[in-house]
Amino acid sequence: MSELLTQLSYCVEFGKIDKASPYPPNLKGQEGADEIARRALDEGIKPDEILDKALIPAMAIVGDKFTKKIIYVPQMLMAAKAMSSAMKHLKPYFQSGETKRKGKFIIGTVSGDLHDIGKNLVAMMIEGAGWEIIDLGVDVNTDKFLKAINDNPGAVVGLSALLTTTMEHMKKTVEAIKGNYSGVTTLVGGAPVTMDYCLKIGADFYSPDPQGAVNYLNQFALK
Ligand code: B1M
Repeated sequence: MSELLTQLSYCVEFGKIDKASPYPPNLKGQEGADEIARRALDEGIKPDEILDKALIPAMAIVGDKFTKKIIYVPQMLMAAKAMSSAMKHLKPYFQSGETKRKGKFIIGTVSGDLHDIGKNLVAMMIEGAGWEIIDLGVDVNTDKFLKAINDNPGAVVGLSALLTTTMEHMKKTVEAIKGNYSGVTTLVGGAPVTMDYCLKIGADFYSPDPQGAVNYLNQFALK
């Protein structure tokens, strides 16, 4: 693998966003994911190679470390920010269709629920795994989920809930999705959600963390 991709992968894994970023201390003053991704493109490395060989593997390591409690939310957020700073250079290629994504993933925090830190982490990790994200935000009602599914055929849908009181809305939304679009795959998560609850409401999968969501989604990746 090219030296640039190795450096980029390291920056993402350890959350080095750009040259100005003081974090992590051992890389202070050095280029970060932002500058290195730009340089890789300028040197003719293809966007999908940057994604597949540097960004996705780095985020997979980050997800795995988070699951194993080797790192925590702050380190994961820094890694996701570094990944985003590289992704901004790649996005024009994806948007033009020159480079393909693995598929679309619609995500939102369910109606009545304003918690978005976990939902955003899941979205960033899934984006880092090569998916296009349609983030509906927080307090997303059933109609908004249904409209997004209608507008994005073939997308997988993720629902997040952090309150025991809003889990009921997760149930209503999953039932409406299954009633209107029986082929759509639904993935649920959030602190009070469990696999038992997932099965009870008829959702397809529950993941307690972002990496589990990535692993599950990857089986639906477009070739
Ligand atoms: Co809220 N809050 N909060 N709160 N808040 C909790 C959730 C709570 C457990 C605190 C407590 O009482 N101990 C409690 C819920 C109790 C319950 O229902 N059983 C609670 C409450 C009661 C409330 C209010 C009702 C408080 C009030 O106003 N009286 C209120 C409700 C507002 C509303 O939503 N309508 C409220 C408000 C808020 C803030 C706005 C102040 C703020 C949210 C800020 C924001 O998100 N932008 C907030 C916060 C920060 C929390 C705590 C402290 C932290 C939540 C968090 O971000 N965790 C939380 C207590 C706690 O957890 N210690 C609490 C970090 C995040 C990375 O984890 O979101 O679990 P988490 O996401 C994880 C996994 O769950 C998973 O991956 C993530 C990474 O591992 N995951 C998915 C999440 N979504 C997924 C989706 C997937 C797959 C995995 O697939 C689609």
